[in-house]
Amino acid sequence: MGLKDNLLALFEANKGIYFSGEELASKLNVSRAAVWKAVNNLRGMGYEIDAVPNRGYSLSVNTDILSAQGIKKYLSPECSFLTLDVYNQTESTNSLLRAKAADGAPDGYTVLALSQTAGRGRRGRSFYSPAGTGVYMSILLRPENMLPSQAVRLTTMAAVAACEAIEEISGEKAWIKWVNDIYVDGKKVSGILTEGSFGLENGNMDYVVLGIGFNAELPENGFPDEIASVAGAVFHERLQDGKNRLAAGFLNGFISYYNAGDSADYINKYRRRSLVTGKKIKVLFPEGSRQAVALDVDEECRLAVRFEDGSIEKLSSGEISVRLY
Ligand code: BT5
Repeated sequence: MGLKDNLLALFEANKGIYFSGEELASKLNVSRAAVWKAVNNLRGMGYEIDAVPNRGYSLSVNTDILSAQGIKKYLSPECSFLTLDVYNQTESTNSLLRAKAADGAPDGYTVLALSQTAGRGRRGRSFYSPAGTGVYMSILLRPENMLPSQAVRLTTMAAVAACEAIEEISGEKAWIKWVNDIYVDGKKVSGILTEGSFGLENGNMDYVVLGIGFNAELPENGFPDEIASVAGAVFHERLQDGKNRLAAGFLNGFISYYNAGDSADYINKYRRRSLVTGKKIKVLFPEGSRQAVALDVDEECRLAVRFEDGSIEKLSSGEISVRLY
């Protein structure tokens, strides 16, 4: 880590507290001029750093920019194996991480971005990812002995972890629209995209990239017209450290479910938050749509539905989407 990173770690761990230039120089073992340069670098990145004569420098409590240092303050020890890499901008954190996975990046390597220019949803759909208001993150996992059909469990765990993090930090109730969308107050605030690659020899997952995007706050200019009626934000007002806490809260929950594996009770938690259960839905198959009533989500995260002709089917997430009426 360079001086700027070390200074940010110190500031993030002591937000609102003043340090004199001399103190910072001695703590970081550099000259005062170097401290001053690093302070200016951070300012250039958008960090609000107050400078007061005789008191020194302090990172304003109003600053909430995603960073490894900002997230780590809130991470549980269980997450210590994660390596966090925060980019200012990427096309897609999932795409970037898949390329890194193919190059041998390790289990737990996590990429975040302040914005994405080509954020992706499922089946070629896009995920709007403007700067400054969202959390866009992908985690690389190399599970032992996971079949491709079991990878949907990771989406399920992630959905529950996302809801729990949202509820803990914002106090708002969060719901899951099968299979990968998170809703607050009737609006989609988060989506999950799980991708991966499996080995041809044993058919097990070689790696999985678990991607999640949150609209933490409303974008400055609102959402684009195409999604304005669907999309919403997790927070109604800016919370102190809101984005860093959301990222950490999600990681804490997700990694704890992931480590607990089969014994975790995330399926029941998923069911309790299911937005579609008991509702009339439209099931979108590649060949067309059918009306149905959603009945329940089973242990394998399939959605049981009853079609209008009375037939009951269990749907796997693969090629199907559902719409609420
Ligand atoms: C998703 O797909 O919702 C999965 C989104 C995953 C995004 C994360 S961000 C980090 C990582 N890197 C990536 O490139 N992706 C992942 P799906 O269920 O297919 O929903 C896509 C649909 O949601 C779009 O067609 C829009 O209707 C709507 N949508 C797009 N952007 C949105 C946003 N910011 N908020 C709410 N809805 C949005």
